[in-house]
Amino acid sequence: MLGVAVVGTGRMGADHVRRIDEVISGARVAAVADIDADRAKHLADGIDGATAYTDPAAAMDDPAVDAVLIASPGPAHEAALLDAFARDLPVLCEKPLTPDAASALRVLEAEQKLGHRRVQVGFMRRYDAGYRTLKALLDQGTYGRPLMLHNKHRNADTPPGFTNAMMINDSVVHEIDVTRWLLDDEITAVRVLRPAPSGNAPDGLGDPQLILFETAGGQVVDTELFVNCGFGYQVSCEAVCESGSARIGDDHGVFVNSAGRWGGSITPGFVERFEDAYDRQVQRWVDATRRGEVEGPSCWDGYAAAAVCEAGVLAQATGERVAVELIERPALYC
Ligand code: ISE
Repeated sequence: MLGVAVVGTGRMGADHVRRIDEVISGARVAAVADIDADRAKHLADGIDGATAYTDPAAAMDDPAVDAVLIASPGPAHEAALLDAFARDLPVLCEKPLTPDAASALRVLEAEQKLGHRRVQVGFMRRYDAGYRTLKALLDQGTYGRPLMLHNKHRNADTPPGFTNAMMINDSVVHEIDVTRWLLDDEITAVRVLRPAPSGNAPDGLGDPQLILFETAGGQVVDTELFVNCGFGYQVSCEAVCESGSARIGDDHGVFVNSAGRWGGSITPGFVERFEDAYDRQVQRWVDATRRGEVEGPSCWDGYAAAAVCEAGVLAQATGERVAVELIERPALYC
């Protein structure tokens, strides 16, 4: 049984604690850490054998801990990752790896000093059944070479304080990762188009936005991001290839025929929409860790996403096409 320390017990952290406790096999919650001592204690009290801490490093030193799940806010990730590296513990780190490319690069360098991969980054869409089917189709080349992706990413609403930069760093970061993964290529430039904002957008938020990526292989990817659409959470992706196109994400939920009408349902939020993906992501991490292996999105993927986000935030602010600067991919991640 893998003893996991969950660092950060906000919305995602608490959900992962429940998941490890109730859904996943082969792991148990051995420790929880949160700067809010009461929140950590409350969670730990509900789980047999779990100890509450306020200091992530102290949780990692608990003898019952074999691995770490980091779900604290992004700015706290670098310190927690370096603490885990100092103890050579396997890590599942919620996205973003870190909030900017410079700190992601420091993490990348620290992991290389260990000489082996230790981190799986929580880009959970890679574990969604629809995205996995699409990835398999593209890898098999069933419809020829992919030329374009059309993404749709809609949230019902945003939490207070959600900013334009967060539209890129928190939301579009997922399309950045799936683009790189599905097309197996790097994003080289970003543009952001900003239509007149919806009357329902909070003050100062340019919502919706259209984000365009170019890849090294010459593909173009568009993402409609509309984070206050008001009617639910929708994520879809269509790959347009040389001799066909394939789309996933439209039919999530129940499809009903009744009273002379037909239609499906829309999930309220990302936790419901991607519940299976989160479960599969954590189970795969536990299984790989118990085999002594590391798989899934790497620190390189976290760093590349951070670099594209930086270019995206600049493109959003300036209206310009911004090129993405990446270091050469280190051997550990090839
Ligand atoms: C949120 O942080 C997420 O990670 C969701 O997956 C994303 O859809 C949402 O837009 C973000 O705010």
